[in-house]
Amino acid sequence: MLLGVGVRLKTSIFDGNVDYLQILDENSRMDEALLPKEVDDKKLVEMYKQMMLARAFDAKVLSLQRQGRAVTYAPLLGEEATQIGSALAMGEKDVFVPAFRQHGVYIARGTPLELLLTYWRGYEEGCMVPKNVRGMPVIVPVATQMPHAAGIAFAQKYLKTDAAVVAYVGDGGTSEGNFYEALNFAGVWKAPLVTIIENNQWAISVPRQNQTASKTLAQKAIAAGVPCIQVDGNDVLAVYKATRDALASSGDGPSVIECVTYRMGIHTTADDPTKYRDQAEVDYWQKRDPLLRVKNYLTHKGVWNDKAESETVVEQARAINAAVANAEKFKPDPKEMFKHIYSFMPQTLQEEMDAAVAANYWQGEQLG
Ligand SMILES: Cc1ncc(C[n+]2csc(CCOP(=O)(O)OP(=O)(O)O)c2C)c(N)n1
Ligand SMILES: [Mg+2]
Repeated sequence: MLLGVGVRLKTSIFDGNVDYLQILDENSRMDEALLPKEVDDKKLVEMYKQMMLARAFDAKVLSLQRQGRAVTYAPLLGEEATQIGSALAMGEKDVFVPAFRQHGVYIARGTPLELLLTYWRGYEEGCMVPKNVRGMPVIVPVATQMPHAAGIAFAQKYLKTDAAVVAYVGDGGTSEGNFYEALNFAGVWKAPLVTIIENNQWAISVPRQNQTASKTLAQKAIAAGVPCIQVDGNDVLAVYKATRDALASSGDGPSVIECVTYRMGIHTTADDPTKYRDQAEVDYWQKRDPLLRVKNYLTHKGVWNDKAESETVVEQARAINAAVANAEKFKPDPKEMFKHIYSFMPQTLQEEMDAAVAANYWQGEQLG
């Protein structure tokens, strides 16, 4: 039907589409044609070992918290492939911006375990991320990391560093204004920002279907003119390939990767999911475990076996236990808490610190 001169009613001017990527399925079937050529058996073993380490570290911190030896902690159990696949796809110069659950990303980027443990024991000294790791500290206010990430990405472009930013946000985080503002900014300025939506199906007790009426979380990028894809987030190879491809094209602008995964455990150590979700759902995802499919694949190919598995378990437990012992030796300087709030110390803070020192407030603590 024509409305006036040349104006058609119901003319489509935009058509959106979201592709889905899976390379290694839950039955350990590999789609060889999709496998990036640099991924050989050796590389896949490395990915598997990193996922094992992330899982073992996670279990250890959870156990320490239950013993009163660590603070409130958000476990990563079930989300190893999303974290390790994306982290291992990053180049040396690339920067990551996490939320609060991305311990596997820190580990795969080479953060000393002792430092991570220092942080999760409650000491801010533990969030001084070493320069070569190229990551930001843990960020708890949901999605507030996204505008920072877009800004850091824009800075890379402005300074012509050739580096890109990989930012992590949860399914819940995609409902926040900060998420859209960051995407919008990155889209307009063509900032080299790769956003990993770690869709673990839950935002504490709010399920994915109550988060948005949108069919995928990836498609939220489309409105900002940003390319997007949804991948099997429990398939380390799909996550790796999607991140690698997104980084390779980050010179042209941002992209969004929705990783469909599942939070197998508790939201944090202050949570009890049995109050709000069915065991049947957990059982469904248990069969899609991100480590199991890689282990079965490697075992079937003859490049992994029970001996390699148990040796790796022992070796990683040794490294984790040594890191715990060192982290527990750490003696904080209580004066540090006054030092990093402002670029200079305001007089009121100086007075409070001096008064506390004079009153011997931290008796028995080491004062530097
Ligand atoms: C701005 C803000 N609102 C609320 C909270 C409390 N809170 C902490 S985690 C969380 C849920 C986050 O869910 P999601 O983004 O899916 O990440 P996940 O915890 O599943 O990794 C909420 C509501 C917060 N930290 N920050
Ligand atoms: Mg979530």
